[in-house]
Amino acid sequence: FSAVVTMADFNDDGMDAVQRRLICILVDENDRVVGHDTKYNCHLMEKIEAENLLHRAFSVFLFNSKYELLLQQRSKTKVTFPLVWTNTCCSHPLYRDSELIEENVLGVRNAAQRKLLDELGIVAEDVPVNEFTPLGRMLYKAPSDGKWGEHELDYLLFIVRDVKVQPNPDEVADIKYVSREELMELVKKADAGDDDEAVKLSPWFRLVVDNFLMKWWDHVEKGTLIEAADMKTIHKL
Ligand code: DMA
Ligand code: MN
Repeated sequence: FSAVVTMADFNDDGMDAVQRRLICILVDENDRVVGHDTKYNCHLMEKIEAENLLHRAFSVFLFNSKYELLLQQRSKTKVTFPLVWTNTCCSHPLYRDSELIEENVLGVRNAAQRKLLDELGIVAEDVPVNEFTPLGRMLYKAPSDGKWGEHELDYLLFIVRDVKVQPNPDEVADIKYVSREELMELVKKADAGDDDEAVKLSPWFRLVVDNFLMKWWDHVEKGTLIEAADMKTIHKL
């Protein structure tokens, strides 16, 4: 019979069977669910372009009680954007009941809690789903290398908590907390860098830094995050 699985399927650089088992949520530009596809397909630039595949994602920004932001450097084995510095944690809500709940952004909150444990060893009790404040949604496209990339509708979730962190080396190469000033230094370094040793920032983190972060950081410090939330607009960046 003709179901052919070639060695090429197994030998994709850095890709493992897990990427094909995970099922992402496909949405239209208004964030309405239109279907599902594998994580593998959703990140193939060729598919994204040919089928205009857009999937739902989230980005967590976790601050400690000194209002420093926790950053992570992605591990060198990540399929997309290895070794770049980025916000606390990113991933995708999966096509499963608990992560499809749209009321109160609960599905995305559940996914965020799941991945904070998976990537950073932060236990659920340290990040209760009700403590996440969804501040907005942005739509962006970003190629990683020739083959892989992102085209996402990304929920931006903020949380202020002191937590115990135990990074998972498969996911995370390094972590650090930064003040605003330290983040600005990092951005300057990334802008100046041109060799392979240079600091690199993820494209989605850079979009948040350039468009929203400093204004929202004021709200983190004042404890008024809820006032900054706008879950009606989808920012096309
Ligand atoms: C994908 O993150 C989500 C965004 C917002 C870029 P990721 O590549 O870290 O996903 P995962 O950890 O599931 O591989
Ligand atoms: Mn993605």
